[in-house]
Amino acid sequence: QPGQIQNGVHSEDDDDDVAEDKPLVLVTMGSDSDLPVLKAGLDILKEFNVPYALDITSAHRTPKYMMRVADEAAGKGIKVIIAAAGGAAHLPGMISSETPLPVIGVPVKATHLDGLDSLLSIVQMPRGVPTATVGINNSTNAALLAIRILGTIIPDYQSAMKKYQLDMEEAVIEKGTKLRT
Ligand code: RP5
Repeated sequence: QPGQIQNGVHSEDDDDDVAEDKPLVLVTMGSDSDLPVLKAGLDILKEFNVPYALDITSAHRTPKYMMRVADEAAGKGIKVIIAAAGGAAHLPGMISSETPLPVIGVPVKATHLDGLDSLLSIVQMPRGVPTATVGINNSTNAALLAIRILGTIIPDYQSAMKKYQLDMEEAVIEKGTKLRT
């Protein structure tokens, strides 16, 4: 179902590409301890009715599973991957190395280095393996960017994004108006 949490992307019916209810976004993380940081982004995906799949794919604890998920995602109809990890955050980059899909990395603040370690681990990818990177713990922007990417092929998501932007603009203008009066 759109916006419903699912376990993994490994389903039986891999045929039709953008079939309704089929996950378009894979949200994966290095550990279930990253899940609270992803909540805001998952709420955005639900708000926009984006069907997504959730998984845990640790670059260090489950490297073979991580690579399999990355390898199979495109064939399962996934269009964008959001990958969150903290500390030595190799997950987004490794996923990116194994899929032709756009990958958005979310650096998670998980250690005494306050997320700077995660950010630098994700953002400094070598030429040839692009991996988008949002701010530390900013799963909201990861979800919004994923929806913008979907919007390039699915007009409804682009219209919804335009409305989101207009609503945001209106809300800020209204706050300013209240301050001025
Ligand atoms: C990373 O290590 C995970 O993405 C998480 O942010 C961090 C800590 O993992 P746990 O020890 O809490 O499972 O791989």
